[in-house]
Amino acid sequence: MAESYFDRIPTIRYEGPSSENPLAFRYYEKDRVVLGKKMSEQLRCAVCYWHTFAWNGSDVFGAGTFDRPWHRIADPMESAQEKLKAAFSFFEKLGAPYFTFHDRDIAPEGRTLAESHANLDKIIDLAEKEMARTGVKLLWGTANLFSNPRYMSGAASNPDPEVFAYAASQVRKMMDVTLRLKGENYVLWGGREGYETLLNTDMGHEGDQLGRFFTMVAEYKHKIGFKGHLLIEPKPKEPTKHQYDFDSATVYAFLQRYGLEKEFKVNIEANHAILSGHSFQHEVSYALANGIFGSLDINRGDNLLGWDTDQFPNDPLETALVLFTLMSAGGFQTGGMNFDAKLRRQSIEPEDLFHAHIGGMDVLARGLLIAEKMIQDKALTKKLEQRYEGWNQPLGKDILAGKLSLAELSDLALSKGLDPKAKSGRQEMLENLANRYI
Ligand code: XLS
Ligand code: CA
Ligand code: CA
Repeated sequence: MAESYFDRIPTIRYEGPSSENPLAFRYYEKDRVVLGKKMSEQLRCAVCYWHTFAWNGSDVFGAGTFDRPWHRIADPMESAQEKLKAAFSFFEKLGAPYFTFHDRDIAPEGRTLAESHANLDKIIDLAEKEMARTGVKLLWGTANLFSNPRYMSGAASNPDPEVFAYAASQVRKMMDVTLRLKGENYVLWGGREGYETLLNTDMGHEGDQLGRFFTMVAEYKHKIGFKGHLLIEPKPKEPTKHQYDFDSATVYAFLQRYGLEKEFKVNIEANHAILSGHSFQHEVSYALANGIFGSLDINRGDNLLGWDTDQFPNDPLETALVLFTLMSAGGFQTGGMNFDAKLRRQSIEPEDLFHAHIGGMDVLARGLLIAEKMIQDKALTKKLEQRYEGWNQPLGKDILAGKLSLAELSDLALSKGLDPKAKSGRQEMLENLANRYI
């Protein structure tokens, strides 16, 4: 049954910007070389299992709207197998090189923890075969430490250490699975790591618990020889009122406090950046500037809504600016573009999944081509360099090298009679310049 779910959809091919075919790429041309690498290798697109195959279109007000055949199968293991077949046929037809999943997306939870691990092993045997058959790779694995009611008060930050231990077992298992599948990163999103009220929350204690958990994860990574990056995914709120991994800067401060800043990087999600009151480009720039950039969850929010709408990206300028920032810094290492995005609830047909991902991959490809022009043209880069030119002169160099104290600088300013003139920041001119590349 699931094998035929996408039967009516052809394999998606590049047809160029003038194509009238909605089931074709206009910009995503996987082998086209952009900034020294194939487009597919620069973008490293991944389909996420949870929104695309596990979610049935339900929301807090109503039941699922998607008729996915595997959801109709009563036996959970059989359902997981059909879902897996459908997922890989989707990856193949779309031509996405990577996928991502949580333990519970791919295999059902059992009656006991041991049975959950065993269920996962059985489905992973099949996933491994499908990966070998199709060449589709794992960008990252992760554990779901938020859906089951046992996690309602947090996983690692739970007041009950037994919940902490249960979460440790799930993460250990998923790290083993990620290693086995040659996953390139391991992600930790603190779904319920936060609080609803400080009246029942010891924030300092919960911070120490989280620090302990992440330290154990880093130690285990080295123990098993996992070479990928460990990534923490910031999000400021939802589901909790306040999530501890608020944004990249908060995560960085946390990592430094527990001596983990060399062990973890961040997985930045566009929609989460917006929820924390930043632009996506801000979060990417901050992470790059502080050496903690890892990977991207590529989606968008809605300017009028204050929650995590997880829509597919569709803004070429926003995408181009993020790619300009990222590609100027050398691009991805082990990270990639994970479509942590879901269809709108009314997009109920199988082909809607394709339209969403085609649009997402095309807007990234277009953004990459725009970023390439921006980088090769150097106009934006030159303007930025000019603005900081003074720091290449003796005064600027001596200040940064620590050769002058506050008092010495003051003496120098007085003796030279410094009277620096204000210079225009030229924001509007730069915005116009950036728009010219679109
Ligand atoms: C939820 C998060 C989640 C992580 C993976 O808001 O985006 O899906 O990416 O656990
Ligand atoms: Ca995410
Ligand atoms: Ca999200």
